Amino acid sequence: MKKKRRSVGGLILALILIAVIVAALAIGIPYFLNFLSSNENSDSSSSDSSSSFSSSMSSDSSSSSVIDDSSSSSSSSSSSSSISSSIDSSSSTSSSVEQGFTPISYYFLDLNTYYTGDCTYIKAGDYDILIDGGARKAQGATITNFLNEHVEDKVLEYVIVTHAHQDHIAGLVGSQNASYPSGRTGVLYNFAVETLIDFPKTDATTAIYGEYLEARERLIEDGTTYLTALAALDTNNGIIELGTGLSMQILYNFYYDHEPSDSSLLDPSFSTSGFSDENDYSVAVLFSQGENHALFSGDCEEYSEKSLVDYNDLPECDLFKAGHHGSYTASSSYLLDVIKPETIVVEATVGTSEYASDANHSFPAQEAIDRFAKYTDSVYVTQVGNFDNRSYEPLNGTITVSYDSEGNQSLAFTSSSLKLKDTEWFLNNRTMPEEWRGESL
Ligand SMILES: [Ca+2]
Repeated sequence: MKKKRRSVGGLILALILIAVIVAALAIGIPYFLNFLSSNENSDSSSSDSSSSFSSSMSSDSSSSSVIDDSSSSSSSSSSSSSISSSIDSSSSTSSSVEQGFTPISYYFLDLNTYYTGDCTYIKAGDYDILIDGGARKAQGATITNFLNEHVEDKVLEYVIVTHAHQDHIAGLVGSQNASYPSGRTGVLYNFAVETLIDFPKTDATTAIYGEYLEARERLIEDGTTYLTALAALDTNNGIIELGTGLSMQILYNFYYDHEPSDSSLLDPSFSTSGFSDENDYSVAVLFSQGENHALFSGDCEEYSEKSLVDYNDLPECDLFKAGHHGSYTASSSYLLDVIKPETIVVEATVGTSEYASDANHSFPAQEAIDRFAKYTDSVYVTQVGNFDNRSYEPLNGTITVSYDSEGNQSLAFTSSSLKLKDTEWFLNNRTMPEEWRGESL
């Protein structure tokens, strides 16, 4: 009996439940559908706003942030529409980026002067990066005018200053010139800088170094993030992601935090000081696009070059900016034997007596050339000149080394495309290394 009553009660309950469900469906489905669609809308608008938030944070509508957005929001069902819309709304480079590496171009600037100086502008995806700004204040205009044509958003995401010598910093400060909005021609007065990374150590007391400090202070007050190379190493081992398969790494140099008098710790044969303490303090940077690596070692000389090898896991480098403008004191075999460069760019006005009374030691020195020749004959130089009569002309001019989304290298020159070994200056002033005489390279 008990059992039967329970089953009758159960049947009644089941009928009531079915009736409730049917009624709920009849009333609820349109409401439920409406709820679903409004929820979808709010989802997509929230992910839209997050992508615009991240792109405004990076100050670039960079393709890398588009890719980051897609990977970070891929767990959300509405992410696919926000990815495609953000890709649609960005430039065509995004689709090529998606298929391979983010492209990178290195511009070694012809500084339009008989003075030797360093200045490399790097376009890495949508990041604008400048390493150094030589050679004298007058080159502030040359560099700023160049950057005005290349930095579309007027923001340099990174400025890296290798050391305190004027041929690396004077153009960052520039000259007084009323035709520039800031009243000065220098790069640091004409562009916003997101992050400035410079040398942890210097003995400089020069006027131009003081002016650089003023310009740096002004940027910091305007919101620029300032890091020494040593501080930059604290985050992600100095590695800064720039795009798909593309990064920049601040390298460790023993002289960031050691005195020249500590040199014997680096190598027992090293004396208390190398060729130039200030040069040895240089910030070194490695760029990597897949397996294509590019090394910038500022004016690091033999001692600090040894520390770059000993303290970092340096890869073979497709591209090397010749150490210290091609000086005989840099680009040591100890470094070259590890990086085995395939393309070498010398940023210098070659052949001048500015830094060398011995013509064989003018940039690039015979000794450096002989060491380069073991690895490559693809050596290019920005300018050629005569310091005594204050004359100069482009040699290769501004040299652009680019890597596309598949990692293929291409070279471009604003002047001659001759390799150093085929130039008139070389044939008249240097001895052809044995390796460059045959057809072996
Ligand atoms: Ca920029």
